[in-house]
Amino acid sequence: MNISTSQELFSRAQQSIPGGVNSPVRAFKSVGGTPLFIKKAKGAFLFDADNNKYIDYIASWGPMILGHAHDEVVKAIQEQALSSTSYGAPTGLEIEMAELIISMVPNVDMIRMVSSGTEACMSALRLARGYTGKNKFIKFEGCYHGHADSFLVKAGSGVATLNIQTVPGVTAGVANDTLTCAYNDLAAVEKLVAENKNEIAAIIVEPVAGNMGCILPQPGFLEGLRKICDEENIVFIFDEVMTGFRLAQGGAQEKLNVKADLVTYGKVIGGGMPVGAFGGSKEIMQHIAPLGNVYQAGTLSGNPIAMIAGYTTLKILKDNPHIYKELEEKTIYLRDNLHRVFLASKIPFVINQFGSMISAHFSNHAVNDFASAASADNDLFKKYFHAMLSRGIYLPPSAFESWFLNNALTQEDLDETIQVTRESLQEII
Ligand code: KE4
Repeated sequence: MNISTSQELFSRAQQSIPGGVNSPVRAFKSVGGTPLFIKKAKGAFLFDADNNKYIDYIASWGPMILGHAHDEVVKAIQEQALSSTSYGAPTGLEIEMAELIISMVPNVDMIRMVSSGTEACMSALRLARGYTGKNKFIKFEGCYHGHADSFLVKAGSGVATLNIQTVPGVTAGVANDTLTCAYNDLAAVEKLVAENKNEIAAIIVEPVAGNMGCILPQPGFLEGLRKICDEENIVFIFDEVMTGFRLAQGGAQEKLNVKADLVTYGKVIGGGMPVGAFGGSKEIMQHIAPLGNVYQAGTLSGNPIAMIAGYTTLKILKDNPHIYKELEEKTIYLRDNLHRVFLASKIPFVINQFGSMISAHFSNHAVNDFASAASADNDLFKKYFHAMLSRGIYLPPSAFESWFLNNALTQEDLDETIQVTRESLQEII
């Protein structure tokens, strides 16, 4: 494939933007090569600056669940933009959005809009600390909750991809309140709680992890965390920035039948526009300013363009629940056929899948936490990534990321992906 324009743009971008990108995971650092500069996208397809066409399995890292440039979403944005792009004052749109979300997620009584998943998680943690009067919290190695200082301890996604052990600028004072243990290790959580009695404000978890590849909670893990939080007056936070409105209308809470005290959202909730949110019971949410004293704010929170994009996306998902079934069936079809192709190649592999999240790991053991994801043959993943990309299949450029399906993918696209995987494995072995 000719990617000369992307190469030129990348060289130019590096003069004015750190690393040439506005988010590290886009830089292809862990897989090598030149990041493709995308010019446009429609449905399941991305088109790069050299007009090469790709089947998209990133979906903007989750948001584009309906496919790119969905007609209704685009129309709604175009119309709203004619009424200006921001007011800095409340709008009826924000009420519509809040009421729609509350109708889709039963245990969320109140919700606050922000502009990113990072803001949502940062605010939820501050709220948990303000509500309980305690400072420490537990996160899991390999989980990523955005780039707020407290979360950049043993984080997944780009932090793992770049293998950054200690992020400069995160002070010991902040990191000391961040307790970590392995995902799926309930005994380790019980030990941490016992060692920090009455000091832990929150446990935050990706209910289905997507930032070390797709990793599923083992049976009893989330239920065990719920029990610990109930017994120890700890706020249980589900980080559903990835899973929210992707796995089901009610997200992982609905699919896994475990209820959190606070839930954070991002990605799908904005339909590709910058939106995050955090919500929960009125008992907790009433502590958020201006109702309470836990301060949290944002100039563009609830921005009308972002709201109409998110509202239109969520409304389509709510009114067409079959979309979730279709997405899961497509992902299972992809999983089963990739399994067949990988098996035939005789390369050790593991495929993890939940709903429309999936990841492939070149490993001869189960991948159920960060250590097992990190010990897979990620050099082979790099080769697989580029072999697929050169044949028009755009996977996330890191072994520490989930793939995301969008509902514009057709059977033909899935079969193409499976055939290209067969050819790619023949090339890299
Ligand atoms: P943002 O601040 O990037 O909107 O959301 C942070 C975040 C919080 N929680 C979870 C579970 C997340 O997955 C994310 C962001 N995910 C990464 C991809 N793994 C975003 C891509 C990027 O960093 O560019």
